[in-house]
Amino acid sequence: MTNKKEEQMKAHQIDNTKKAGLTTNQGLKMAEDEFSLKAGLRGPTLIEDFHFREKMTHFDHERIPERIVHARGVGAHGEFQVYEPLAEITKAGFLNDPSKTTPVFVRFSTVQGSRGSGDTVRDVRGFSTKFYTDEGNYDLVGNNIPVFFIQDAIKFPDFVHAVKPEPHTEVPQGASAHDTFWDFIGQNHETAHTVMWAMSDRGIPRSLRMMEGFGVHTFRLVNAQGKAHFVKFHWKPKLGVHSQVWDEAQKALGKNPDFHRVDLYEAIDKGDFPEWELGLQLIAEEDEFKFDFDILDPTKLWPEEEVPVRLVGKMTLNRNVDNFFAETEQVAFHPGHIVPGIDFSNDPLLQGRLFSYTDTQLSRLGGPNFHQIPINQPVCPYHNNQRDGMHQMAVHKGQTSYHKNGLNENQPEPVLVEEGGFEHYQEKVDGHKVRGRSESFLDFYSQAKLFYNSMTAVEQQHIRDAYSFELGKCESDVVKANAVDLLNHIDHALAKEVAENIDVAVPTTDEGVQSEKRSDALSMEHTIRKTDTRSVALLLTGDVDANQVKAWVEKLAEHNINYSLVGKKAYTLGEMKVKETYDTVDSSLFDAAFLISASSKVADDVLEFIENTYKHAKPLALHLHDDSVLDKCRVETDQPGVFLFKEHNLDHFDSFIEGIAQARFWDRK
Ligand code: HDE
Repeated sequence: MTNKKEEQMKAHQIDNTKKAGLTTNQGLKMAEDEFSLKAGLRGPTLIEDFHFREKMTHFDHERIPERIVHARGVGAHGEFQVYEPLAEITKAGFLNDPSKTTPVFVRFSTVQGSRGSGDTVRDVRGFSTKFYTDEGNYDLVGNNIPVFFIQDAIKFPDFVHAVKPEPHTEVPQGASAHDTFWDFIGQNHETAHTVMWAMSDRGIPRSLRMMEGFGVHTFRLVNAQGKAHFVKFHWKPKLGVHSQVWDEAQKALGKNPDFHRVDLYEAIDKGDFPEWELGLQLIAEEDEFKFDFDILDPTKLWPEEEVPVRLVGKMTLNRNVDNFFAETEQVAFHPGHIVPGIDFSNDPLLQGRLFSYTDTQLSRLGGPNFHQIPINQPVCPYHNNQRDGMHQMAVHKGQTSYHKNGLNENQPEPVLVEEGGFEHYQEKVDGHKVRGRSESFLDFYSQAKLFYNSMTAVEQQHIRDAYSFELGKCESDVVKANAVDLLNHIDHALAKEVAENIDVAVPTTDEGVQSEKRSDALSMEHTIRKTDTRSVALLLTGDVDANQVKAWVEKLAEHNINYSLVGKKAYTLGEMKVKETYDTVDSSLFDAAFLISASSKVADDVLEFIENTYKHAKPLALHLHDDSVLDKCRVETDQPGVFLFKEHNLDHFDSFIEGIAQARFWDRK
């Protein structure tokens, strides 16, 4: 069944897969498209060749500016449904009717790299959702990390200049491991908490389908009686929250720079629709000052143990785009696109965003009519007195284009609040004009420490490794020392280990936060674990038994596990196609590996494959003709998550399947 947005988009489709004659943009059928018009077969091209000029001019202008941040992205369509009416907290229509499915478009992104950069970099991920509601478009433009680097929007250009490739070399691409980024961090201690998240496993997600999303800022929900709650928005993935390990992420970057993009496309294409539940954390207005942090500070999260997340609805992504440029590239998000029942807070970062997003679309999409681009159009009618401008697509009828008018009964007329007209929440504000930071925003370290405390030992080790890697890539000793000083304000032992790894003087005094406070919700260790859509490489060597392999893959399919048969060369095995080879794929692209060896000799690239699977703590199954084949690689078969199958016994196979759900075996040597 198609939804309103799909119907609307269809009206704009041009289907070149259907038989059609080639024409110019003026509709002229062309008899020739391979040769330009020349004065003689070996002569110069003629300016008269309108077809050549039109084709070339259009091509010359095909590119638009990429997004200044979040340039690399991938999008998909879907639907959202609320579980039950939320009338007591918001009057937003799409959050009040459980029978209604609201079309959505989601774009995921990395922040630092350009449009052609790789997917599996260490970075924050963007998670933007456009809800095409009956009351207008609502955009929840969030990230996969619940806090942000800075507190005031005026610092954003500086922060972005620091993290982006350095201006004199345009290096590095898709990475924060360089001097200007860490210089900015060392000079701006408000970044401490968010950098800790970025250095954790959250910065290297396994899949876009397996990350949380956060609205980051505090917003307001307002009910029909005008009563407001402060709210933080969450997206909770039904597949759980999972990450890569850093070495694996770096390898995947080389082996398949489109790893996340392809993963999302293929899952949707196959019918494995990714789902997230929408969560709300609510604080009554009268409780605004009851916390040991300022709820307007975007570098702070609301610990879930203190403010529980209420799951209120579900989003399903169920349709890939038809055209990347038309949809994913041209979609224009804006945190200021809201609907009645949702409103802003005075978070100074949010306030600045409310200016920036429309502004950026003007240069990116070439003028003020970007809302008319099909992916951006609301599914409800829209009328106002805005006219003309570049790329105006609408034909506005009538004599008047101003308000108030007497000639056209004052149409289009403002709508009463009771009939759905938007009214800003009437918050009382009173203050002197000042440039400055609220004192309540000055605690930069407590939640960074809370996050670090909440990690398991392995997660903490990954964080220390990530800081050591990133700072190890910096050239300047001053930059490194300042960054270590920042860490020392969070946790002395963390600062000490990083300092030793990067050859910087260990801070002599412990300036860290002396708190053992934890929040279990912050660790990924407690997440949902499933076999669904996990991927296994079946590594075939020698003359393997087709029937045995078939029985195994059927078992994998029963658990909705994806598999690839990998051989030395592509070939046909019984009824199955062995499509991948040790050249075309790599261990970093799979969640698990199963070596099925019918030979006493196993090639080096196969051994490297299983060694990396083992090293990255992933489940590894072995069905070996000869155990000595493992002598040449560092795989110990008595370790957790290594499954040895002597017989072709399908019952044993269940333990491997459980291992695939578990995903990682951190206690492996
Ligand atoms: Fe953005 N951000 N941002 N940002 N942001 C953009 O808008 C900006 C911030 C986020 O998939 C730009 O259309 C400022 C926080 C996402 O198309 C730009 C500030 C969060 C995306 C912009 C922030 C985000 C953007 C670039 C500090 C998480 C990708 C192109 C005040 C809540 C949207 C564009 C997409 C994109 C400005 C901070 C998320 C320049 C000024 C905090 C997911 O307008």
